[in-house]
Amino acid sequence: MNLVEINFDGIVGPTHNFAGLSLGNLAATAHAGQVSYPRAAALQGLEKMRANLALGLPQGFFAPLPRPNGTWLEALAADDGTDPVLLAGAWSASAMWAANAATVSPAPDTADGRCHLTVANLVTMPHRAHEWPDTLTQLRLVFAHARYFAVHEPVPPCFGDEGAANHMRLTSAHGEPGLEIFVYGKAGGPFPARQHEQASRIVARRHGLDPERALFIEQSPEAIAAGAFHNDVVAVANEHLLLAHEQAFADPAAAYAGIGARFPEVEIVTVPASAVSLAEAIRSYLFNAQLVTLPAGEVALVVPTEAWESAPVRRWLDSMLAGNGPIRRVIPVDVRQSMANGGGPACLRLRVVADPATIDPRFLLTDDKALRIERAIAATWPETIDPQELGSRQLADRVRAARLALLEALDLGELA
Ligand code: SUG
Repeated sequence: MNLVEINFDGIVGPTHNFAGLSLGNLAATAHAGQVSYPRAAALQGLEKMRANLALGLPQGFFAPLPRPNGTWLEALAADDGTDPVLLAGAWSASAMWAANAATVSPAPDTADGRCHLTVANLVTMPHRAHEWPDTLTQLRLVFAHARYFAVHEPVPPCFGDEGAANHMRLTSAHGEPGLEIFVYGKAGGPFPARQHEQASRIVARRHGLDPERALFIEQSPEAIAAGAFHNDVVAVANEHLLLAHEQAFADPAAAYAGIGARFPEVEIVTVPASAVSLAEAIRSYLFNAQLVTLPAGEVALVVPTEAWESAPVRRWLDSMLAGNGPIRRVIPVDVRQSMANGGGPACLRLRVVADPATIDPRFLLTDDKALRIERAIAATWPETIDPQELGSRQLADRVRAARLALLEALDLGELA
Protein backbone atom coordinates (compact mmCIF):
# COMPACT_ATOMS: atom_id res chain seq x y z
CA MET A 1 0.00 0.00 0.00
CA ASN A 2 1.14 3.51 -0.83
CA LEU A 3 -0.32 5.38 2.14
CA VAL A 4 -0.06 9.14 1.64
CA GLU A 5 -1.87 12.15 3.02
CA ILE A 6 -4.46 13.47 0.58
CA ASN A 7 -6.13 16.79 1.24
CA PHE A 8 -9.75 16.84 0.05
CA ASP A 9 -10.91 20.43 -0.33
CA GLY A 10 -14.56 21.39 -0.44
CA ILE A 11 -15.26 23.27 -3.66
CA VAL A 12 -16.98 26.52 -2.63
CA GLY A 13 -20.62 26.27 -3.68
CA PRO A 14 -22.48 28.83 -5.80
CA THR A 15 -24.60 29.99 -2.83
CA HIS A 16 -21.65 31.22 -0.72
CA ASN A 17 -23.08 34.11 1.28
CA PHE A 18 -22.66 36.11 4.46
CA ALA A 19 -25.67 35.52 6.71
CA GLY A 20 -23.94 35.62 10.09
CA LEU A 21 -25.32 32.28 11.20
CA SER A 22 -22.49 31.05 13.42
CA LEU A 23 -22.55 32.46 16.94
CA GLY A 24 -19.02 32.37 18.34
CA ASN A 25 -17.44 32.61 14.87
CA LEU A 26 -16.35 36.24 15.00
CA ALA A 27 -15.45 36.61 11.31
CA ALA A 28 -18.83 35.25 10.21
CA THR A 29 -20.80 37.51 12.54
CA ALA A 30 -18.68 40.55 11.58
CA HIS A 31 -19.51 40.06 7.88
CA ALA A 32 -23.23 39.35 8.37
CA GLY A 33 -25.34 41.08 5.74
CA GLN A 34 -22.48 41.91 3.38
CA VAL A 35 -22.49 41.09 -0.30
CA SER A 36 -20.51 37.91 -1.04
CA TYR A 37 -18.56 36.92 -4.16
CA PRO A 38 -19.26 33.21 -4.78
CA ARG A 39 -17.33 33.03 -8.05
CA ALA A 40 -14.24 34.67 -6.59
CA ALA A 41 -14.58 32.51 -3.46
CA ALA A 42 -14.64 29.29 -5.48
CA LEU A 43 -11.74 30.40 -7.68
CA GLN A 44 -9.70 31.30 -4.59
CA GLY A 45 -10.31 27.82 -3.20
CA LEU A 46 -9.36 26.27 -6.53
CA GLU A 47 -6.11 28.26 -6.69
CA LYS A 48 -5.18 26.98 -3.23
CA MET A 49 -5.73 23.41 -4.44
CA ARG A 50 -3.68 24.07 -7.58
CA ALA A 51 -0.83 25.58 -5.56
CA ASN A 52 -0.72 22.54 -3.27
CA LEU A 53 -0.82 20.20 -6.25
CA ALA A 54 2.08 22.13 -7.79
CA LEU A 55 4.04 21.60 -4.55
CA GLY A 56 3.71 17.86 -5.18
CA LEU A 57 0.99 17.26 -2.57
CA PRO A 58 -1.78 14.79 -3.47
CA GLN A 59 -5.04 16.72 -3.75
CA GLY A 60 -8.67 15.65 -3.81
CA PHE A 61 -11.95 17.55 -3.67
CA PHE A 62 -15.61 17.27 -2.71
CA ALA A 63 -18.43 18.71 -4.80
CA PRO A 64 -20.73 21.33 -3.25
CA LEU A 65 -23.95 19.99 -1.72
CA PRO A 66 -27.33 20.71 -3.30
CA ARG A 67 -28.45 24.12 -2.06
CA PRO A 68 -30.88 25.66 -1.34
CA ASN A 69 -32.07 22.59 0.56
CA GLY A 70 -35.82 22.68 -0.08
CA THR A 71 -36.46 19.35 1.62
CA TRP A 72 -35.00 20.68 4.86
CA LEU A 73 -37.09 23.85 4.71
CA GLU A 74 -40.21 21.77 4.09
CA ALA A 75 -39.43 19.50 7.04
CA LEU A 76 -39.21 22.62 9.22
CA ALA A 77 -42.47 23.98 7.77
CA ALA A 78 -40.42 27.00 6.74
CA ASP A 79 -40.71 26.75 2.97
CA ASP A 80 -42.77 29.94 2.89
CA GLY A 81 -39.44 31.70 3.47
CA THR A 82 -40.70 33.94 6.27
CA ASP A 83 -38.07 32.79 8.77
CA PRO A 84 -34.92 34.53 7.50
CA VAL A 85 -32.50 32.48 9.62
CA LEU A 86 -33.87 29.13 8.45
CA LEU A 87 -34.02 30.42 4.90
CA ALA A 88 -30.36 31.43 5.03
CA GLY A 89 -29.57 28.07 6.62
CA ALA A 90 -31.09 26.26 3.65
CA TRP A 91 -28.89 28.32 1.31
CA SER A 92 -25.63 28.03 3.23
CA ALA A 93 -22.58 26.81 1.30
CA SER A 94 -21.03 25.74 4.62
CA ALA A 95 -20.09 22.25 3.39
CA MET A 96 -17.11 23.98 1.74
CA TRP A 97 -15.34 23.65 5.11
CA ALA A 98 -14.43 20.01 4.59
CA ALA A 99 -12.51 19.82 7.87
CA ASN A 100 -15.97 19.54 9.42
CA ALA A 101 -17.18 16.81 7.06
CA ALA A 102 -15.91 13.84 9.07
CA THR A 103 -13.32 12.51 11.49
CA VAL A 104 -10.79 10.25 9.80
CA SER A 105 -8.73 7.47 11.39
CA PRO A 106 -6.22 6.08 8.90
CA ALA A 107 -5.79 2.33 8.46
CA PRO A 108 -2.59 1.97 10.55
CA ASP A 109 -4.50 3.22 13.64
CA THR A 110 -7.56 0.98 13.51
CA ALA A 111 -8.28 -2.54 14.77
CA ASP A 112 -9.48 -3.87 11.41
CA GLY A 113 -6.77 -2.17 9.34
CA ARG A 114 -9.25 -0.09 7.36
CA CYS A 115 -9.47 3.68 7.17
CA HIS A 116 -12.53 4.74 9.21
CA LEU A 117 -14.53 7.91 8.63
CA THR A 118 -17.46 9.14 10.75
CA VAL A 119 -19.50 11.87 9.12
CA ALA A 120 -19.95 14.81 11.52
CA ASN A 121 -23.47 15.56 12.74
CA LEU A 122 -22.74 19.31 13.13
CA VAL A 123 -25.81 19.62 15.35
CA THR A 124 -24.82 22.80 17.18
CA MET A 125 -25.51 25.09 14.22
CA PRO A 126 -28.85 24.51 12.46
CA HIS A 127 -27.46 25.66 9.09
CA ARG A 128 -24.80 22.95 9.33
CA ALA A 129 -26.92 20.20 10.89
CA HIS A 130 -28.47 19.33 7.52
CA GLU A 131 -25.12 18.79 5.77
CA TRP A 132 -24.45 15.25 6.88
CA PRO A 133 -26.91 13.19 4.78
CA ASP A 134 -25.51 14.58 1.50
CA THR A 135 -21.96 14.51 2.84
CA LEU A 136 -22.41 10.85 3.79
CA THR A 137 -23.65 10.05 0.28
CA GLN A 138 -20.59 11.69 -1.19
CA LEU A 139 -18.11 10.10 1.24
CA ARG A 140 -19.58 6.68 0.44
CA LEU A 141 -18.95 7.36 -3.22
CA VAL A 142 -15.39 8.65 -2.79
CA PHE A 143 -14.39 5.94 -0.32
CA ALA A 144 -16.58 3.15 -1.68
CA HIS A 145 -14.02 0.37 -1.48
CA ALA A 146 -15.18 -1.58 1.62
CA ARG A 147 -11.94 -3.51 1.84
CA TYR A 148 -10.08 -0.28 2.59
CA PHE A 149 -12.69 2.08 4.06
CA ALA A 150 -15.53 2.10 6.58
CA VAL A 151 -17.75 5.18 6.37
CA HIS A 152 -19.97 5.54 9.44
CA GLU A 153 -23.25 7.31 10.12
CA PRO A 154 -23.03 10.36 12.42
CA VAL A 155 -22.92 9.93 16.20
CA PRO A 156 -26.37 10.48 17.78
CA PRO A 157 -27.47 14.12 17.78
CA CYS A 158 -27.44 14.37 21.59
CA PHE A 159 -23.64 14.74 21.27
CA GLY A 160 -22.23 17.52 19.09
CA ASP A 161 -19.57 16.43 16.63
CA GLU A 162 -17.72 18.78 14.26
CA GLY A 163 -15.34 16.29 12.67
CA ALA A 164 -11.65 16.63 11.94
CA ALA A 165 -11.50 20.29 12.98
CA ASN A 166 -11.14 18.98 16.54
CA HIS A 167 -8.89 16.04 15.77
CA MET A 168 -5.11 15.90 15.35
CA ARG A 169 -2.83 12.99 14.55
CA LEU A 170 0.80 12.59 15.52
CA THR A 171 2.92 9.95 13.83
CA SER A 172 6.49 9.32 12.72
CA ALA A 173 5.23 9.11 9.11
CA HIS A 174 1.70 9.25 7.67
CA GLY A 175 1.65 5.54 6.82
CA GLU A 176 2.74 4.50 10.35
CA PRO A 177 0.47 4.09 13.41
CA GLY A 178 -0.31 7.39 15.09
CA LEU A 179 -1.56 8.99 18.27
CA GLU A 180 -5.02 10.46 17.65
CA ILE A 181 -5.85 13.52 19.72
CA PHE A 182 -9.47 14.56 20.18
CA VAL A 183 -10.09 18.07 21.50
CA TYR A 184 -13.48 18.84 23.03
CA GLY A 185 -15.09 21.85 24.68
CA LYS A 186 -17.19 22.21 27.80
CA ALA A 187 -20.43 24.19 27.84
CA GLY A 188 -20.86 27.20 30.09
CA GLY A 189 -19.04 30.00 28.27
CA PRO A 190 -20.52 32.81 26.19
CA PHE A 191 -20.34 30.77 22.96
CA PRO A 192 -21.34 27.17 22.26
CA ALA A 193 -18.80 24.39 22.77
CA ARG A 194 -19.47 22.55 19.54
CA GLN A 195 -17.40 19.40 20.08
CA HIS A 196 -18.65 17.22 22.93
CA GLU A 197 -16.31 14.82 24.70
CA GLN A 198 -18.78 11.95 24.37
CA ALA A 199 -18.97 12.40 20.60
CA SER A 200 -15.17 12.14 20.35
CA ARG A 201 -15.13 9.02 22.53
CA ILE A 202 -17.84 7.38 20.43
CA VAL A 203 -15.85 8.10 17.26
CA ALA A 204 -12.65 6.67 18.76
CA ARG A 205 -14.40 3.47 19.87
CA ARG A 206 -16.18 3.01 16.56
CA HIS A 207 -12.97 3.45 14.64
CA GLY A 208 -11.36 0.73 16.73
CA LEU A 209 -8.51 2.88 18.05
CA ASP A 210 -6.12 1.41 20.58
CA PRO A 211 -6.97 3.24 23.88
CA GLU A 212 -3.23 3.74 24.38
CA ARG A 213 -3.10 5.71 21.16
CA ALA A 214 -6.15 7.94 21.63
CA LEU A 215 -6.11 11.02 23.83
CA PHE A 216 -8.95 13.34 24.83
CA ILE A 217 -7.99 16.90 25.68
CA GLU A 218 -10.18 19.77 26.79
CA GLN A 219 -9.98 22.94 24.73
CA SER A 220 -9.36 26.04 26.78
CA PRO A 221 -12.65 27.80 27.63
CA GLU A 222 -10.91 31.15 27.09
CA ALA A 223 -10.02 30.12 23.52
CA ILE A 224 -13.68 29.31 22.78
CA ALA A 225 -14.77 32.57 24.43
CA ALA A 226 -12.23 34.46 22.28
CA GLY A 227 -13.69 32.97 19.08
CA ALA A 228 -11.86 29.65 18.59
CA PHE A 229 -15.04 27.73 17.80
CA HIS A 230 -12.94 24.76 16.63
CA ASN A 231 -9.55 23.55 17.87
CA ASP A 232 -8.05 24.04 14.40
CA VAL A 233 -8.25 27.78 14.97
CA VAL A 234 -5.57 27.51 17.69
CA ALA A 235 -3.58 24.32 16.96
CA VAL A 236 -2.38 22.18 14.06
CA ALA A 237 -0.32 18.99 13.84
CA ASN A 238 1.58 17.14 11.16
CA GLU A 239 3.63 13.96 11.56
CA HIS A 240 5.69 14.41 14.76
CA LEU A 241 5.10 18.18 15.03
CA LEU A 242 2.43 19.98 17.05
CA LEU A 243 2.05 23.75 16.66
CA ALA A 244 -0.29 25.34 19.18
CA HIS A 245 -1.09 28.63 20.79
CA GLU A 246 -0.08 28.84 24.43
CA GLN A 247 -3.77 29.19 25.37
CA ALA A 248 -5.15 26.42 23.14
CA PHE A 249 -5.80 23.83 25.85
CA ALA A 250 -7.50 24.03 29.24
CA ASP A 251 -4.55 22.40 31.03
CA PRO A 252 -1.54 22.70 28.68
CA ALA A 253 0.95 21.00 31.02
CA ALA A 254 -1.26 17.93 31.43
CA ALA A 255 -2.05 17.90 27.70
CA TYR A 256 1.63 17.96 26.71
CA ALA A 257 2.57 15.39 29.34
CA GLY A 258 -0.18 13.08 28.06
CA ILE A 259 1.00 13.49 24.50
CA GLY A 260 4.67 12.99 25.41
CA ALA A 261 3.89 9.81 27.37
CA ARG A 262 2.10 8.25 24.40
CA PHE A 263 4.23 9.66 21.60
CA PRO A 264 7.73 10.47 22.90
CA GLU A 265 9.01 11.65 19.49
CA VAL A 266 6.63 14.61 19.54
CA GLU A 267 8.05 18.07 18.90
CA ILE A 268 5.81 20.73 20.42
CA VAL A 269 6.09 24.33 19.29
CA THR A 270 3.94 26.76 21.23
CA VAL A 271 3.36 30.36 20.27
CA PRO A 272 3.30 32.49 23.40
CA ALA A 273 0.59 35.08 23.94
CA SER A 274 3.37 37.63 24.41
CA ALA A 275 4.33 37.12 20.73
CA VAL A 276 0.83 36.63 19.26
CA SER A 277 -2.18 37.31 21.47
CA LEU A 278 -5.08 34.87 21.41
CA ALA A 279 -7.20 37.57 19.76
CA GLU A 280 -4.61 38.12 17.02
CA ALA A 281 -4.16 34.38 16.47
CA ILE A 282 -7.91 34.09 15.93
CA ARG A 283 -8.17 37.22 13.79
CA SER A 284 -5.24 36.23 11.57
CA TYR A 285 -5.92 32.46 11.55
CA LEU A 286 -2.21 31.65 11.91
CA PHE A 287 -3.05 28.17 13.19
CA ASN A 288 -5.75 27.48 10.62
CA ALA A 289 -2.90 26.65 8.32
CA GLN A 290 -1.93 23.54 6.42
CA LEU A 291 1.15 22.12 8.08
CA VAL A 292 2.57 19.84 5.42
CA THR A 293 5.64 17.82 4.57
CA LEU A 294 6.75 18.62 1.03
CA PRO A 295 8.02 15.76 -1.17
CA ALA A 296 11.67 16.68 -0.47
CA GLY A 297 11.00 16.38 3.27
CA GLU A 298 10.82 20.08 4.08
CA VAL A 299 8.00 21.20 6.40
CA ALA A 300 5.85 24.07 5.14
CA LEU A 301 3.01 26.09 6.61
CA VAL A 302 0.31 27.21 4.17
CA VAL A 303 -1.17 30.27 5.87
CA PRO A 304 -3.94 32.69 4.93
CA THR A 305 -2.69 36.06 3.63
CA GLU A 306 -4.32 37.62 6.71
CA ALA A 307 -1.72 35.84 8.87
CA TRP A 308 1.18 36.81 6.61
CA GLU A 309 0.06 40.46 6.76
CA SER A 310 -0.30 40.54 10.57
CA ALA A 311 2.72 42.31 12.08
CA PRO A 312 3.02 40.13 15.22
CA VAL A 313 2.37 36.90 13.32
CA ARG A 314 4.89 37.89 10.66
CA ARG A 315 7.51 38.59 13.34
CA TRP A 316 6.93 35.16 14.82
CA LEU A 317 7.05 33.42 11.41
CA ASP A 318 10.17 35.35 10.39
CA SER A 319 11.96 34.32 13.55
CA MET A 320 10.94 30.69 12.94
CA LEU A 321 12.32 30.87 9.40
CA ALA A 322 15.50 32.66 10.49
CA GLY A 323 16.22 30.17 13.26
CA ASN A 324 16.45 26.43 12.97
CA GLY A 325 12.88 25.60 13.96
CA PRO A 326 10.98 22.82 12.22
CA ILE A 327 8.96 25.00 9.80
CA ARG A 328 11.19 25.87 6.86
CA ARG A 329 8.74 27.49 4.45
CA VAL A 330 5.69 29.70 4.81
CA ILE A 331 3.31 29.85 1.85
CA PRO A 332 0.56 32.49 2.00
CA VAL A 333 -2.70 31.81 0.12
CA ASP A 334 -5.62 34.12 -0.61
CA VAL A 335 -8.88 32.56 0.58
CA ARG A 336 -10.36 35.86 1.76
CA GLN A 337 -13.96 35.06 0.86
CA SER A 338 -13.89 31.89 2.96
CA MET A 339 -11.96 33.68 5.71
CA ALA A 340 -14.72 36.27 5.97
CA ASN A 341 -16.99 33.42 7.10
CA GLY A 342 -14.39 32.04 9.52
CA GLY A 343 -12.86 29.41 7.23
CA GLY A 344 -9.10 29.40 6.59
CA PRO A 345 -6.91 27.09 4.50
CA ALA A 346 -7.20 24.26 7.05
CA CYS A 347 -11.00 24.50 7.33
CA LEU A 348 -11.32 24.03 3.60
CA ARG A 349 -9.71 20.59 3.60
CA LEU A 350 -10.22 17.11 5.03
CA ARG A 351 -7.05 15.08 5.47
CA VAL A 352 -7.24 11.43 4.53
CA VAL A 353 -4.27 9.09 4.73
CA ALA A 354 -4.88 6.40 2.12
CA ASP A 355 -3.57 4.84 -1.05
CA PRO A 356 -4.85 7.02 -3.91
CA ALA A 357 -5.38 3.86 -5.96
CA THR A 358 -8.18 2.82 -3.55
CA ILE A 359 -10.16 6.08 -4.02
CA ASP A 360 -12.69 6.93 -6.73
CA PRO A 361 -10.36 8.72 -9.17
CA ARG A 362 -13.03 11.24 -10.13
CA PHE A 363 -12.39 13.02 -6.80
CA LEU A 364 -8.62 13.35 -7.26
CA LEU A 365 -7.43 16.63 -8.72
CA THR A 366 -5.34 16.80 -11.88
CA ASP A 367 -4.38 19.86 -13.93
CA ASP A 368 -6.98 18.94 -16.49
CA LYS A 369 -9.74 18.58 -13.88
CA ALA A 370 -8.74 21.89 -12.29
CA LEU A 371 -9.25 23.52 -15.67
CA ARG A 372 -12.68 21.92 -16.03
CA ILE A 373 -13.64 23.09 -12.54
CA GLU A 374 -12.39 26.58 -13.30
CA ARG A 375 -14.40 26.80 -16.51
CA ALA A 376 -17.61 25.59 -14.85
CA ILE A 377 -17.22 28.07 -11.99
CA ALA A 378 -16.31 30.99 -14.25
CA ALA A 379 -19.27 30.31 -16.53
CA THR A 380 -21.99 29.61 -13.98
CA TRP A 381 -21.26 30.76 -10.38
CA PRO A 382 -22.99 34.04 -9.46
CA GLU A 383 -20.56 36.91 -9.21
CA THR A 384 -22.26 38.35 -6.13
CA ILE A 385 -24.99 37.44 -3.66
CA ASP A 386 -26.67 39.98 -1.46
CA PRO A 387 -28.17 38.12 1.54
CA GLN A 388 -31.45 39.89 0.70
CA GLU A 389 -31.60 37.78 -2.46
CA LEU A 390 -31.73 34.46 -0.59
CA GLY A 391 -35.08 32.86 -1.34
CA SER A 392 -35.30 34.27 -4.85
CA ARG A 393 -36.63 31.61 -7.21
CA GLN A 394 -34.55 32.96 -10.06
CA LEU A 395 -31.35 32.73 -8.04
CA ALA A 396 -32.31 29.25 -6.82
CA ASP A 397 -32.69 28.06 -10.43
CA ARG A 398 -29.38 29.64 -11.32
CA VAL A 399 -27.34 28.09 -8.48
CA ARG A 400 -28.89 24.67 -9.01
CA ALA A 401 -27.95 24.81 -12.69
CA ALA A 402 -24.44 25.97 -11.77
CA ARG A 403 -23.88 22.98 -9.50
CA LEU A 404 -25.21 20.61 -12.16
CA ALA A 405 -22.81 22.11 -14.71
CA LEU A 406 -19.91 21.37 -12.37
CA LEU A 407 -21.10 17.82 -11.69
CA GLU A 408 -21.38 17.23 -15.41
CA ALA A 409 -17.89 18.60 -16.03
CA LEU A 410 -16.57 16.14 -13.42
CA ASP A 411 -18.64 13.16 -14.58
CA LEU A 412 -20.36 13.08 -11.18
CA GLY A 413 -23.94 12.84 -12.40
CA GLU A 414 -24.96 10.46 -9.59
CA LEU A 415 -24.64 13.32 -7.07
CA ALA A 416 -27.18 15.43 -8.98
O1 SUG B 1 -19.03 26.40 11.11
N1 SUG B 1 -18.83 29.25 9.08
C1 SUG B 1 -18.28 27.98 9.48
C2 SUG B 1 -16.77 28.01 9.45
C3 SUG B 1 -16.19 26.66 9.67
C4 SUG B 1 -14.71 26.67 9.81
N2 SUG B 1 -14.19 25.38 9.97
C5 SUG B 1 -13.12 25.03 10.72
N3 SUG B 1 -12.65 25.81 11.66
N4 SUG B 1 -12.63 23.86 10.56
C6 SUG B 1 -18.79 27.59 10.88
O2 SUG B 1 -18.89 28.48 11.73
C7 SUG B 1 -20.62 30.78 8.46
C8 SUG B 1 -21.89 30.77 7.68
C9 SUG B 1 -22.75 31.98 7.91
O3 SUG B 1 -22.64 32.59 8.95
O4 SUG B 1 -23.56 32.29 7.02
C10 SUG B 1 -20.13 29.39 8.84
O5 SUG B 1 -20.93 28.47 8.90
